[in-house]
Amino acid sequence: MSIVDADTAAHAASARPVVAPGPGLEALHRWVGQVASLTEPDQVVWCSGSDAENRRLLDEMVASGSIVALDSGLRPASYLARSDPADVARVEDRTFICSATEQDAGPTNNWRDPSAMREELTTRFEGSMRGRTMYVVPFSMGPVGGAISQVGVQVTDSPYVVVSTRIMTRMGADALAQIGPDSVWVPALHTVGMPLVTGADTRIEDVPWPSNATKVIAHFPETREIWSYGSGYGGNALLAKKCFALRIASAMAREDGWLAEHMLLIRVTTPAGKVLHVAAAFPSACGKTNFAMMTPTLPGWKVETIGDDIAWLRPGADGRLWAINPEAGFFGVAPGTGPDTNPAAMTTVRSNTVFTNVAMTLDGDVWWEGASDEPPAHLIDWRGQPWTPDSATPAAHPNARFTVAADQCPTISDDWDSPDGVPIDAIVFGGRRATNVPLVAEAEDWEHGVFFGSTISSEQTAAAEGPVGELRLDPFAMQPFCGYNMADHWAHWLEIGDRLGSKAPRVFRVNWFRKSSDGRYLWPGFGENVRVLEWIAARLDGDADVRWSPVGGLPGVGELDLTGLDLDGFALDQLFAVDPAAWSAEAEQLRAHYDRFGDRVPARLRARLDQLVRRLEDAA
Ligand code: GTP
Ligand code: SPV
Ligand code: MN
Repeated sequence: MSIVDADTAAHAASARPVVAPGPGLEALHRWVGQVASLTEPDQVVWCSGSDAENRRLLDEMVASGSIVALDSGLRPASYLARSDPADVARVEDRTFICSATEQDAGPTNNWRDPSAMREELTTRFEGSMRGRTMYVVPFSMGPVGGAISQVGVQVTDSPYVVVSTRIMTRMGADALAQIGPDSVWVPALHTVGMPLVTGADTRIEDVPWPSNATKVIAHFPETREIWSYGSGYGGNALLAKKCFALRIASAMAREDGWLAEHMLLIRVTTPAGKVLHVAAAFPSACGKTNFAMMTPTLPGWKVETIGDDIAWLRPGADGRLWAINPEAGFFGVAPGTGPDTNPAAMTTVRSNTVFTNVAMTLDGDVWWEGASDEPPAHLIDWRGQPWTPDSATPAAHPNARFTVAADQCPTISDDWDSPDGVPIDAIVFGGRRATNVPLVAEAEDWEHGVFFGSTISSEQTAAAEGPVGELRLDPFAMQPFCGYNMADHWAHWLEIGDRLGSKAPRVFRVNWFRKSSDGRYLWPGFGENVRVLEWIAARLDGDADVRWSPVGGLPGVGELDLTGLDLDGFALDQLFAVDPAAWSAEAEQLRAHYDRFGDRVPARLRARLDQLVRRLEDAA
């Protein structure tokens, strides 16, 4: 790590410094100087990504009380961070797409005029790092030097963000070395927004989790810049993840003919030794990590993990769709993760893990709801308060997460980080739906699959601030993450499909979350989801029948292997029931959903909606 006194980097402080990045290494150094002049940190540290640097940052955070070192026997080299209770999830109402026109952001994004937002942010960032260290964090999304990898540089005043980014990306000197004289790199500015020196030069005491009541997470898709103010948590602060690899990358991808999607990636090997690759888009906290690390219950099946949250996909030289996981780690939901539901994740987080907002045991280990059947008798909850099973509040925050390197996962595929990625055979869309949506349905073709994707809805989870459980549309599981007009995203998908032609992956829709009238999940889920994969694999091989319903192709009678499951005929009927009346009401909501986007909705998708309505009328 190299340390520069901020004063030597600072320009004359008379006028407010303009922050203006540009391509190349020289522009990077100029930009870092400009940011330092604006934010006025005590010092500027360029991060190398070395072990020694990482240890030093962790030791400093332990010493200052901002993280807790867990017991070195029970949870080696692992730490617990407790966030401010007002900074626990993404803040969608404070997330902005600052494109030149409001239409380019579309009705599902908050839009701000780019120059007005730049002005506002420059004011907010002024002096925002006083009394703190400013870290310069170069990172690569995708393997360093890979043909479809991208480099970014995050400036941050949060050491927690530095150690997290080191896990989640290829961070440090190697990534920096990718920036040549003309290289394009994405600037990502981040401050927790809590300077330690106030206007009158008085120093205030730091807190364990600094943040600001006001938060602004802003993206400039045309100039490919990110500015994030006021939060230290997750997708608000680890800017490489949602801000870069989804919002900015989706805008890049649209221009350059590829896709940046909220998808897990797996390799499936059948008992016959056939290999297929599946990409699946489920909304936040709807089962991507679980599906990506699945332990199949059917004998002879193998599922290997390639990615759990983000995929970059592009047509390859062979005309097929190829995908990489641009990340290097997992930022996974802890609650609901246990030895029965996700044993691979439990193994992954045994060591070298940063936990955030989970509970701590009295002997210095971690716990969360679902980690074991019986909660420990005494815990320290995520707020740092004593907790017992009688407590009225959960021990871990529902959006508590673990941050851990991908290569610690026992199910990680050997070549998960291959720069070329893997060829995709099937795309799966899903959501959390208590009603209406069957366990699995197949699309007729790519266009029908894009219709599936554009109409995904899900009950909201704790991954974002907002009313948990409320049904909302989340097309492509990208509603919070698309850096441009969502309807243009659908058109872009149709164009990609036209290019892929007969080599396009087959498309499916799944729902693990359908409930019985008494509120219980109808489907056992988790490792049993391999039964759905088995049917998908059989469909790709032409070995399974389908019965066409108004909402897609359902497994033919007896085509889904249910042996050994405690599932009666009534539950099975409920899992696949398509009620024309309920679906007609749903189709009306879909029309209103499309109408929000006006004439930007591709005519081919409108025709698919009309077709759905006709089919429902015929079935009624
Ligand atoms: P993000 O990281 O927020 O994008 O989410 P994710 O899609 O990776 O979510 P994750 O896999 O961590 O899912 C979290 C929640 O879904 C947990 O509460 C799990 O218990 C639950 N879950 C996952 N798979 C299943 C399933 O097959 N059935 C049921 N009923 N719940 C599931
Ligand atoms: C999500 O919300 O989809 C996440 C977590 O993967 S965060 O990185 O905080 O956005
Ligand atoms: Mn996600």
